[in-house]
Amino acid sequence: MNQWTNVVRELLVKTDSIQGEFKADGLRFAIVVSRFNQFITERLLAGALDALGRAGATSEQIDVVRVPGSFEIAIAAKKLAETGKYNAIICIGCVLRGETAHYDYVCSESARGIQLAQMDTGVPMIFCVLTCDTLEQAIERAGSKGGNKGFEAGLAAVEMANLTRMISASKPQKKSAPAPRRKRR
Ligand code: INI
Repeated sequence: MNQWTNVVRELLVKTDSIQGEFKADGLRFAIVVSRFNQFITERLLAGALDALGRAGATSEQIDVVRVPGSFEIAIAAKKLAETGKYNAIICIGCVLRGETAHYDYVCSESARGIQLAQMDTGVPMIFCVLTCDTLEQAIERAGSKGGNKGFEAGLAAVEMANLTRMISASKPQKKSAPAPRRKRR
């Protein structure tokens, strides 16, 4: 073991990092699900619900909202965040590459819209929009070889909901007195 590894180890022990727990007590979640490529998005939804349930969330703590396609996820997520009811919002969609540039617009605008929505509202939005070249790739990520990205999104939602709640509840630091000015000579 080299010296650097020791330094990292010591820091890891010493540093009290702030992290969100995987407990859903007292939290509320919304899940926005795109109907486009429903075969995939319903599996992602099942994964997200499984993760929330394992973190202790009940059906009363979760609202599921459906939209036509991934392009419409951001507006619905933003409106939901503005109600002030939710601690985190999971955004589920699946965009599959086609023959035209439509795919690129839907991918980039849904990602941009969701990011803008979370930055504007301060409510964490979990990006669970698959962007795949083929249906096979999407199937792999919706509950087969590549796991279920919806499940990962559910865990991320619980963690981020707790983390943002902790940060918001922490007291602001007192401003330190300004440094004394030096006399000019
Ligand atoms: N929406 C998707 O969620 N996935 C796609 O693969 C997709 N493709 O390929 O067209 C898609 N298009 C619809 C889009 O999201 C909007 O619903 C539509 O353009 C109406 O605004």
